[in-house]
Amino acid sequence: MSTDLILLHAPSVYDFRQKTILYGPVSDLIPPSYVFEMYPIGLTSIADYLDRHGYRVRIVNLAVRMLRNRRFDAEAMIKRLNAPIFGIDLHWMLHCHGAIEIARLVKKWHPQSKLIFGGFSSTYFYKQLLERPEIDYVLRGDSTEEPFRQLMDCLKNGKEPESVPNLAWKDRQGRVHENPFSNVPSDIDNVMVNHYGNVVRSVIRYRDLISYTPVKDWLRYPITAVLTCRGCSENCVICGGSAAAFRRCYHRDKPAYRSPETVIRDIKQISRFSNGPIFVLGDLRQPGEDYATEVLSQLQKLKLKNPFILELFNPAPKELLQQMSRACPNFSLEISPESHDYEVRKAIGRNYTDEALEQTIADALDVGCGRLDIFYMIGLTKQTPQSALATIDYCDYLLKKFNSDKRLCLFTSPLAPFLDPGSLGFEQPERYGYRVLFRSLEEHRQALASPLWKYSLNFETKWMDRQQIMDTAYDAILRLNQVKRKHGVIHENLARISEQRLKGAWDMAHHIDNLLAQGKHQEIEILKPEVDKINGFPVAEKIQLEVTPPLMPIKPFHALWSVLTGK
Ligand code: B12
Ligand code: SF4
Repeated sequence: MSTDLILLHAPSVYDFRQKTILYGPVSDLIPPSYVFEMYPIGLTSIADYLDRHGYRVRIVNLAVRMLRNRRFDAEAMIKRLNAPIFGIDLHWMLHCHGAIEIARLVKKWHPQSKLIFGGFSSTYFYKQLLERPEIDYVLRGDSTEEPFRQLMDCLKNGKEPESVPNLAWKDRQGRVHENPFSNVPSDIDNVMVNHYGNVVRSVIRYRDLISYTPVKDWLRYPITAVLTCRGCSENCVICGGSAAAFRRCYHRDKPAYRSPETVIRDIKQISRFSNGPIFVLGDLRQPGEDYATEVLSQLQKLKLKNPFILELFNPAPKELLQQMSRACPNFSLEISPESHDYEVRKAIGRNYTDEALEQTIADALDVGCGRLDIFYMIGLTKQTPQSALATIDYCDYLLKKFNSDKRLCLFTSPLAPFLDPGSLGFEQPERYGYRVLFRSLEEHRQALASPLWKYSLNFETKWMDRQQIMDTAYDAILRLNQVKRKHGVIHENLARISEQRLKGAWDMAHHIDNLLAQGKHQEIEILKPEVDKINGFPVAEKIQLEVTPPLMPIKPFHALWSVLTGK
């Protein structure tokens, strides 16, 4: 069967199975592992859109395949794949090592095929990407479905893509062209129409379930995301997806929202093939209170059994929390104050008081919220090591105040590995107290392969250098683990293995640092089995973040039936 386009997702570092790298707690609070095997959901949107316009598109998550099977030969698979056009996402900056290596392999085995890069980081670094011989096109922007269709049409008809919006490209003579960045749709209801259905169909078409799984353990814990918008109304200083970053990098002046009907349609689609948790991303109040009310009241009518996770950018009134509880009883809620210290919180763009946060916690628990996740971060403007540790004292206070309620789940992690390119902190470092240590794509690529995560951090702050960020992170996570153990909100065994893992990782970090200082690189290589054991240790935070997994997470027969009948 011929395929028109193959979309590949790379691991963060291509040869992570050979290199000795101590990753640190960089992915403890998200479903993917330190390989960051999750592919951008936009790949499914592109595949769905192009499919509706007559193109056969296949997604291959190389990262997940490499992670699941140590002997899986990525190069051999790339060699076997066959398509006139390949696409690689360089969306998250931390894939710049893997994505570039995969690009090299694609061109090595398929010199006649065209190679396209896309995603946020590709958009930011498009000029540097096009300097590489293997990359032919970079499709810029947060919405590339329609430009991609136009590019596919050009390539099919042997035409130069002079009129394809957002495209930066090389012609046959290798000259670089930049087409106008004019495709920034405000109406996004004509995309992501049936992207989940398309995935299910493609799994059957290519008889390849593994390449479509977003994370290694997805079949055991099938958490699925529903997006509400493109862009963001907030301006968090550390974020490459803030309103300011969207204006500067993706030419989007204001967020585009999906209609409540399309959000609900996604939820219905997911519930047909999965009993797993559905994570509705983005605060439902962004477009206004009415929007939130509409989505929640439509959701209430569906009476779905899936566990729901909802997000708040700011504290919320009790009425909204009640609506959430009616729409999805036992819902989980996520909020990220980042620091307990009001001055720090305000400086990074979250201007609300502890009182307001505590009121929301009290109200959420009162209306029957099944779990409330609160996230804190290390490496922020105005944040000293003492302040980051005082956040843990505040967590102790919160658990005391709420009678050690097990539903209150508190987390802290370092801002790592990168301060997002395009974020206010990255673009105006002096103003926000950051010191950006490397700026080019190549510097980031090399940094990712450092044996110790401290050296992959692309920033320091006026208040903490990289050493302090690393040490404070281990210290704070250890202390938070002790606080949770004291309040009995995590199981004793889990607290114990978590402590063991963190202490082992912290010691290993210092050991590797000493060896690096002495230039003993071979001794670092020998540490690989020990370092891999630490990287692969069960992460208490990940376990705590999982809502109770359903007995039968996936509904394969329902999925097949809906593909066959289109219902
Ligand atoms: C939802 C989200 C997530 C979800 C991911 C869902 C998913 N599978 O995509 C979760 C919560 C898991 C997540 C995790 C992370 N995220 Co995030 N995330 C977001 C968020 C809030 C929205 C993104 C979104 O909805 N996009 C809409 C979808 C439909 O589009 P899309 O996937 O971007 O794809 C479109 C384009 O980007 C482009 N495109 C994408 N890939 C390709 C490939 C090709 C070939 C082409 C042509 C085009 C193309 O076309 C697509 C269709 O139009 C943004 C912030 C924001 N306001 O945008 C941050 C953001 C993207 N995330 C970010 C980061 C840093 C991370 C993490 C690294 C955080 C961490 N350290 O843990 C991890 C990485 C996880 C991994 N890969 O394993 C940064 C990225 C900055 C950067 N330049 O690197 C952002 C900008 C802000 C932030 N700090 O949160 N994230
Ligand atoms: S971190 Fe802040 S700016 Fe970035 S996507 Fe989340 S709310 Fe928006």
